[in-house]
Amino acid sequence: MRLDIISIFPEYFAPLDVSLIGKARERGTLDVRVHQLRDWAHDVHKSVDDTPYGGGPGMVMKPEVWGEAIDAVIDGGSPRIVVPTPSGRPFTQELAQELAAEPWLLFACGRYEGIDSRVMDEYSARLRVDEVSIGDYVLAGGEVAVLVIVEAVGRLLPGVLGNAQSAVDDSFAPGSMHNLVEGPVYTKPPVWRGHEVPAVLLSGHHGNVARWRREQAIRRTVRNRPELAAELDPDTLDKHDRKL
Ligand code: 6GU
Repeated sequence: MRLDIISIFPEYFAPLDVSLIGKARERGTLDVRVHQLRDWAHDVHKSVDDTPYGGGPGMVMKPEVWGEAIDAVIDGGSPRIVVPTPSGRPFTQELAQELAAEPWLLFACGRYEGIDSRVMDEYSARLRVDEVSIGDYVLAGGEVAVLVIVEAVGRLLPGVLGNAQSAVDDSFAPGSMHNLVEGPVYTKPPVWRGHEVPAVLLSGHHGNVARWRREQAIRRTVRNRPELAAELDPDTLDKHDRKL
């Protein structure tokens, strides 16, 4: 998979050199190219923003600079474009899976109050363009959101995760724990500072382990994600589970 990232802060993407994503790049599974937006600025000050039409606070990123940058990077090709913005569609595991199936993604990182909307209109006419939000809070720019998205997408690529089952078992993975978050996990030693590993996990009884894990997943979902618990079907969440 090829990933292009355009930003005024290319230094933000140094973490893509390490860990799973870094290894995938070394192996050639991932081809990541980070571009400095200011390389396409027109004036000596390399300005990329201007005051908003209609007034209001902050600055808006200029369409001409973005247009030239995107044209140069895509060079007649057809990536899917992702624009991180708090006003975008929610980034979910389902969208991560969709993006992981694409051969080429281009991330356009806005700063300030965002990118002139005509840029998205221009490329939407011939390419898939998604404005995407990673959650209901506001970041100073799209760079950290792109790191989040690239990590979530990258670990789904064939051969990137050491253990292929890890991605299947994820909380929120469609078809896995059915809208439950994952329960607690334990490793050796069996007693640490007086805290014991639940006996069922040491029992060797696979049926009891599976039942216990499911109950723990439901308990955590009810406690931490009541909005998800409310969507569980009555067979999944029986009367006993509701009181957990
Ligand atoms: Cl994708 N960008 C910014 N700037 N803020 C956000 C976000 C994205 N998602 C949530 N907050």
